[in-house]
Amino acid sequence: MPRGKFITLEGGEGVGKTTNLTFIENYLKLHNISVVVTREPGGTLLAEKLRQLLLDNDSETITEEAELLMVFAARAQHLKLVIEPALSKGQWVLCDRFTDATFAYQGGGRNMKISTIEWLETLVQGNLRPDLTLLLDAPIEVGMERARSRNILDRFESEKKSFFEQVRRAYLLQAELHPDRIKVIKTNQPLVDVENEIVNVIGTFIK
Ligand code: Z5A
Repeated sequence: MPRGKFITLEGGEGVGKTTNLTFIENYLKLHNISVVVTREPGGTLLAEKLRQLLLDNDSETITEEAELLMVFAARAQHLKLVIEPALSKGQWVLCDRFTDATFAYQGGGRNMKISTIEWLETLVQGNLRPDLTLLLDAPIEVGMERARSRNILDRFESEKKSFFEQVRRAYLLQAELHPDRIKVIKTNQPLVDVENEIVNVIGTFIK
């Protein structure tokens, strides 16, 4: 049984990750690909608890170091319990956010050292990296307006505009550094056009 493929979906808040995740899942199933859909932080009992703690706005101040370690603690569980077993069985994994989010939020947003993040990435993941990453990108005003029209703001969504500018810049830098793996899709266009671009990228990848 050939190993499955690992696809991740990335982008700032409100760019349309959740919306397009379902579209991609359906597209893969249409091509008879068995796919596990999951998210980060999260995907296991412990990792979902860590997610709650990370997003909770009422908790004590979480230090940048604690935040970074919680993200990677959740990832370690997720990899061992969900992602690795699925890939080994030949299933594909479609994940809403992964380590590019750490480079963007903790590296770009919180200004944490990239070398520290890279060290943790190797510790937790070894050589495992996504096979394909779709980076959904829109001007931050678009994403913020879409996200904020929905609900109460979580700990990340309550950050200042400059934080999201830094996150977006760091994501785009990741795409420049890894052009073969990360494909940027602009989402400040009608959903049908976004879906067409996604079909082009995933269709080529499947072939
Ligand atoms: N985090 C971190 O710091 N470090 C890490 O390593 C990881 C994560 C892995 C939780 O993520 C937080 O964890 C995240 C970073 C941190 N914080 N933030 N911000 P999350 O994935 O749950 O958070 P999110 O980005 O806030 O997700 P979201 O708000 O659900 O956004 P989305 O999934 O990208 O958007 P959506 O729900 O699909 O779409 C938003 C609305 O826009 C919705 O009403 C859609 O119908 C609409 N939409 C979508 N596309 C379009 C188009 N093309 N046109 C018009 N309207 C559209």
